[in-house]
Amino acid sequence: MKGSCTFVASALAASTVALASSSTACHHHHASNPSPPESWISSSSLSSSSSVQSDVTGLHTSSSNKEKFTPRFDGLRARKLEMASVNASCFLSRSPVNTGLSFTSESITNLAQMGLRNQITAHSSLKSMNKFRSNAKAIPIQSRGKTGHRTSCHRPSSAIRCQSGMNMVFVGAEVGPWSKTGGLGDVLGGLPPALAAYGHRVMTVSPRYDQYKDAWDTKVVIEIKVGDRIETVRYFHCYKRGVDRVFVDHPMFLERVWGKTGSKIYGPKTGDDYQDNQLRFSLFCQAALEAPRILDLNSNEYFSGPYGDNVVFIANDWHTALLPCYLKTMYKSRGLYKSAKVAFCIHNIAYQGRFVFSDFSLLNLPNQFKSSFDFIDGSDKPVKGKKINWMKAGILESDRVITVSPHYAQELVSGEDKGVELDNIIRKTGITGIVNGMDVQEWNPSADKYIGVKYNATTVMAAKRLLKEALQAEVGLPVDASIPLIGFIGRLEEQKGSDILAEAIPEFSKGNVQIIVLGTGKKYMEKQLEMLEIMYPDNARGVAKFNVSLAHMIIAGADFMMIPSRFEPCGLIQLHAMRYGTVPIVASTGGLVDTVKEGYSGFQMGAFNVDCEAVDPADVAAIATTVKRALATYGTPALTEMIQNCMAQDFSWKGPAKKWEKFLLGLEVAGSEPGIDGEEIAPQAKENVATP
Ligand SMILES: *[C@@H]1O[C@H](CO)[C@@H](O)[C@H](O)[C@H]1NC(C)=O
Ligand SMILES: *[C@@H]1O[C@H](CO)[C@@H](O)[C@H](O)[C@H]1NC(C)=O
Ligand SMILES: CC(=O)N[C@H]1CO[C@H](CO)[C@@H](O)[C@@H]1O
Repeated sequence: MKGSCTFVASALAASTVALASSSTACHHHHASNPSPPESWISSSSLSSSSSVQSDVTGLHTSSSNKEKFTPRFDGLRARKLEMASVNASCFLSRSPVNTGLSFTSESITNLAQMGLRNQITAHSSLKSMNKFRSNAKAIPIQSRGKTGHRTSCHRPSSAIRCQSGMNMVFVGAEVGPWSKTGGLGDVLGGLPPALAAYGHRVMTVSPRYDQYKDAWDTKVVIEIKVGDRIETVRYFHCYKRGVDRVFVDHPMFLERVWGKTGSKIYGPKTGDDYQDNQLRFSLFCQAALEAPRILDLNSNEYFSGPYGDNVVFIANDWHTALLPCYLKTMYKSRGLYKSAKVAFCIHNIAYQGRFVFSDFSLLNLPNQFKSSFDFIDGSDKPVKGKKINWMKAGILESDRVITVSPHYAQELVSGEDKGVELDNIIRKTGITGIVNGMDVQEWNPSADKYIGVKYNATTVMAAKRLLKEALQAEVGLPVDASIPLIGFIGRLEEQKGSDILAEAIPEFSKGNVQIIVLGTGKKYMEKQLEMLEIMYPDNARGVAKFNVSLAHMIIAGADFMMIPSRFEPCGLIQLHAMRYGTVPIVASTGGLVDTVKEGYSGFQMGAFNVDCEAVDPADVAAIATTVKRALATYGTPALTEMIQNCMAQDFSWKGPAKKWEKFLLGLEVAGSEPGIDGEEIAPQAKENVATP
């Protein structure tokens, strides 16, 4: 029988996963908590920032004035809004007012009267205002008219640019580097700062899984109905690289996970999901919807007050599928968020959130939503027959659907296999694909702290020989720069094709080539990996460890990077590799098709069989023949040219952010404007570096 993958996950875990009908593919292996993370090699190598500490101290000091100001909160808010609305005219006309001050003199006066002036200069200005909002209820906040104003605007050389744009709110279960298991965390980490650089006001909302050092307690507390309970939720916040990072605090997140990038975000261990994930994410979606209205955020000197009603939400993956639903039932029906829109982003269609149909009652949604959740497949997990499918509802109830590469978008509508039984739904709604960017700061060959020789496109040929020798010595392979070296970095599992690679290695490892495989994952594959070294002592090494520094050394020291994925929504390793002049050899799927050009910046192996029950001999042969093809270029000008082509590309978030902006503008939320030609300024400045 084709494609009915073995379920390594427990039945419970499988319940949130796209489960197999008899015709679907290996997507179904995955529980909703892939581990170890796909992009764990992106370390969050972050130095702790003392300025953050002193910031916090300052705020605590100011809180001693709390009593004094509490009764005046409303007056303060009113004044502030007045100030903002006066100056909105400047924003709308796009004519910068050059006061020479960060704040207009009037606003300075007002705030100075409040004793908050020091906070203004400390760049944390009105954060403390949130302290006055304790015990606000989720619902009674009335529309305050036009909120979320942009204040008058000029451009000091060290700040994010301003006075244009949209209010964007990204909502996701992961946000790098605070929490990350894969591409989802990378996107919420990297894309928002790039959009802020174009002048947009950008917030991310994600759960608070740990006591993040840099996120400050806003003291804003709301109550949310989850299932049949009332839960209290608190918001934490920090402001980094122009982005409001909001963290939703509740024991269902913090007390379960206690970690930054841990594998426990979705369940106690790999393959196991928390039984109450539906309640966890119901709570999360509601908290996220309230954040733009309730949080009085003033960390950016160009924007004041809550984001207000005119926002575009970007919901990410199945965990946020309830957001568009609650937006309709709790807000739009009451005349709130009238113009707000939701874009739903699919990072991996393999995780859909399928549950027992009767669980619909947990979601507190009216019956007319049932049809959006209604789902029938051939699987008997978690039960036979009718189910609810969160992702299906997210797709149908949102205003627009997007995914992480154009080719993946095509695959999603190509049929049941690659669309994992939602292809028909996505064909109805349509879908846009935009390739992800990468973190060009962490992955920069001319400044990489993990490699002994820094290099750029001019010096790459000489540097790579040295780095290869260092790598060979490190893993115990014969040291010889003239031997071509192939790397593989990734989770050891079917999606990544590590099983196919393991079968292909004997086909070419007798020759003049070395291969180093780095990754952790399924136990039998780790064993397989460790056997390599015994079978091919002069040619192969397998390292079944989580090791950031070795990952950097491989990316830099290898000549080729092998990426034999069965499917790959976007993929990141190929981007890292190309930036380091390491030529990728890729399966032709998802973002690998969009980012690697055959014969120009890499080698395409053709699409692999997505059935992960077995290794298709044709795919093993494809790896072997493509490797031979790649090795034939080794030492020739053709390869040198490809290396140059690879390194000449710009993989930063700047380009993708421009496309995202265009996409989001298409939603036509009131007040939306294109950004400006922004440049993200000083992303490595101490106050900008995330220090979770
Ligand atoms: C590479 O670095 C060298 C010196 O480190 C510099 O002279 C050269 O201009 C750089 N090349 C590129 C393409 O940036
Ligand atoms: C990671 O790899 C580097 C280079 O091989 C090595 O020096 C280091 O000890 C490794 N760290 C761990 C935790 O294995
Ligand atoms: C407080 C303040 O500076 N208000 C200014 C806002 O912008 C308008 C129009 O540009 C000015 O006239 C106000 O003085």
